[in-house]
Amino acid sequence: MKSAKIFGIVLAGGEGKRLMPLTEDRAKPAVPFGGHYRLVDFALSNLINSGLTQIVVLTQYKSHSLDRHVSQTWRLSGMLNSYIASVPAQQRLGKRWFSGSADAILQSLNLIHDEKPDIIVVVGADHVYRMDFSQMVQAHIDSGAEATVAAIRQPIELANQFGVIEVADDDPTHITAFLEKPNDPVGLADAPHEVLASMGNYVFNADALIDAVLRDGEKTDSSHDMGGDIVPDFVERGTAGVYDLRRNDVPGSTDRDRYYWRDVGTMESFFEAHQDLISALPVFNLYNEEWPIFTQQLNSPPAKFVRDAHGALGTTIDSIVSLGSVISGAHLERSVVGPWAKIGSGAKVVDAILFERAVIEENARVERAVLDKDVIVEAGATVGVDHELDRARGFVVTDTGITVVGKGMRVTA
Ligand code: ADQ
Repeated sequence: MKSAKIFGIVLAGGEGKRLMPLTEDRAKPAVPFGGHYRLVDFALSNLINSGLTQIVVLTQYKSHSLDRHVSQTWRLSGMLNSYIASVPAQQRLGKRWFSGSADAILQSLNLIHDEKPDIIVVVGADHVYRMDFSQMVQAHIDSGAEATVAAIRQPIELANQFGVIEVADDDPTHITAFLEKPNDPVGLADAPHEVLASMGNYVFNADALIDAVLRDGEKTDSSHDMGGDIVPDFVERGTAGVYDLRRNDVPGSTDRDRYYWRDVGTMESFFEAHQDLISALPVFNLYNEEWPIFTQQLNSPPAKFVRDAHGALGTTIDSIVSLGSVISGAHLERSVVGPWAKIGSGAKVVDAILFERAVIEENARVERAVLDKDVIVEAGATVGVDHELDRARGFVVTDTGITVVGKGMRVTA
């Protein structure tokens, strides 16, 4: 039997308002994560490691930096018509942008028609996780469903952030109801404080997906959203299945990170997901060589840790530091440092996430903060120490006290 031809679609047009100011200038999937990665690298690595070789990344909002990252980093050889193509909204159906994720697919049907796949894998671009989609595709084919939704159990209080799935009593793989971001969710029979949440990843029979987005495109009362409109349409037709992440066995996973999945949609979850990377026994293991997370390999020198000019020692612990960075005589703890950072003598950086080219000068202090690219903290200045001062200087301070400094800002003492 000929094996199924699979096409991958990465939905990467989301605005990511809750990650402002990090999304002021870039699409959410292009937000740096874990030092030298971008969020989209996790979805793309999963697809590539799962054996997909024809993938399009649908972009829209402030797509320049995302587009540059995808086209510079994610180059397949071109052999056997393999590619990862970043495709901006092209206004093929009139002079309008995508009005939702389903509309993004409707406006990109030409890409599907070009390849004539049997199966289409549709994934979001802003989650940190590992997943073998080849196992999900096989389960989809075996089940006979037209649409299969990947799902993971989540605490019931988070239900209003997710599509919540209800399954048949006698068949836990058959979806009987799908409620997008419900306010009054019902807990699971075997775990009343949990719901089964959609991960925003789907497998479709190609012809069924094409029909569904065409039908949806004709509706005037639709929000043209994959979770809000397309999945419920399949559920109504009785042809939607669910694939629990617990059925997925990614090579090289540890007991701690086998079912790890983080929606990093808010500053808090973005911050916590970084903390998950850096403990001695990390909750999410970046060092799994059997399922690598790929990204752009910078042509940069190694990170360097040295005494300061007067011979004073520094300390770095529970942190990851990217290429090109120089840490001299500073104290760095529970932090994630992007490429080409400079942290100077006597500086103290604790619980911080520093993007590319951060400069922390002598005796400056940065605590519980996220610093976007090219931020300079001048000698003796602080970030995250006095929240009133942070707010007065125009920085975002979240409810849980994370200070976020926008791109290119100079923090004075
Ligand atoms: P949300 O993440 O809230 O919920 P959405 O904002 O549509 O849904 O984002 C889903 C993906 O589509 C993201 O990767 C985003 O970048 C992308 N996207 C959004 N609008 C787009 C557009 N116009 N063009 C192209 N891409 C676009 C979804 C599901 C829920 C599920 C959660 C899991 O709707 O059911 O539980 O994801 O996080």
